[in-house]
Amino acid sequence: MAALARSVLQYSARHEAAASETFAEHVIHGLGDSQKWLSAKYFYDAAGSDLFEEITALPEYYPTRTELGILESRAAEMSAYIPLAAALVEFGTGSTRKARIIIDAAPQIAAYVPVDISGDFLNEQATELRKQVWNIAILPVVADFTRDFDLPPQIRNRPRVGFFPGSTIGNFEPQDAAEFLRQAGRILGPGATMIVGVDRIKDKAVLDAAYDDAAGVTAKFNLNILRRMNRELGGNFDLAAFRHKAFYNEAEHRIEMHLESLKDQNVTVAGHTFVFAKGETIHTENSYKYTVESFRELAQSAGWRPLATWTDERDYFAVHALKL
Ligand code: AVJ
Repeated sequence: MAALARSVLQYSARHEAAASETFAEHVIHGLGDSQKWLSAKYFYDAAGSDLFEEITALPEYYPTRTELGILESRAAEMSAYIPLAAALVEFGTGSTRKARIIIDAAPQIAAYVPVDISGDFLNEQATELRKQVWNIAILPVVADFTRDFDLPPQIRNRPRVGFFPGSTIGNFEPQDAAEFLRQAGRILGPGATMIVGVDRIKDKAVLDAAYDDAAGVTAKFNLNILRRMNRELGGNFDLAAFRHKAFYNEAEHRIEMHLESLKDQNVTVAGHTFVFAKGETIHTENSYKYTVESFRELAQSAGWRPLATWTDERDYFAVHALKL
C-alpha cells in the first residue's frame, strides 16, 4: 500500500506532513521551513481537546451548533439514504453526539464503527454509548483515520455509510481532501454512502470572529501548541512572546491561523534552535470553506456522486450525502 501511504498528507498546513513523522520530527521539519508551520492535528492533546470543546460553545463559533441543528432537523431525510442493516463508520470520532442523532433517526443501522486514534477516549465513548443504545453493534477501531485501516470483520457483509462531520475536511488542502475522500471510498467499498459536514464560504466578518473570539479561547487553543512543545519536546517557548492571529483569506477560501512572534527571539525545541524575527509567524492551521457547488465538484473529482445537501437558514453550513 505504498501509494496509499504516500497519499496521506494529513492536515498539512502548507506542505505535506509525512504520515510516519513523529511529533519531534514534524516540529523540526515545520519550524525549519522558511514559512514556519505546524500541522493542526497536533492541537489535540488533552488540554487542546478541552479548549476545542470550549470553542464549540462560543457565541462566535457557529459551525458546531449549526451542524447539530441541521442533523437534528433533517436526520429523518438523511435516514432515507441509509440502506437496511447498514454499518455507520465515523472517521475521527471526537464525540459520539452527532452519530447518535443519525443512529436515533435511522433504526435500520445495525452497527456503528467509530474510528479514532485515541484508544482510551474511544473506548470510554463506546462504553457510554453501549449503555444507551443496546440494539446495534458498537465496534470501535483505534486507528489514524487519515491512513489506511481495516474495518471490523463483523461488518463484512453490511452496506457501509461513512460519516465525517464537523468540517474536519476543511483542515486538508483541497487536493488532500479529495485524496482523503478517495481513500474513504476504498475503505468503505463499492456502493458506499458518505455523509460529510462542510463549512460554507460566507461573510468575512463572520468567519474572522469565529476564529478570533472575544473571550480569547481560540487564542488559548492556538497558543497551547507552544505549551505542548515545551512539555513534550523540551521546548522553551515564552507564550507571552507570541500572539494568536486568525483571518479569512478570501483568495484561498480558508481561515488561516498563525502564531506571531512579538520580538526577535531564538527558541530551542526538540534539540534544535529556531530563529524568529519580530512579526514572523508559525502557520498553525488552515480551515477551508466551500460553496455547495465547490464541495460537490471536489467530491466528484474523488469518484463520489452527490446525492443530497442539507443546509441551515443562514446558509452557514452544509451536510452532504454522497454515493460511490
Ligand atoms: C475542528 C477543524 C473543524 O476548523 O473550525 C476551531 C478547528 N480551529 N477553531 C475548525 C478550529 C480554530 C475546527 N475543526
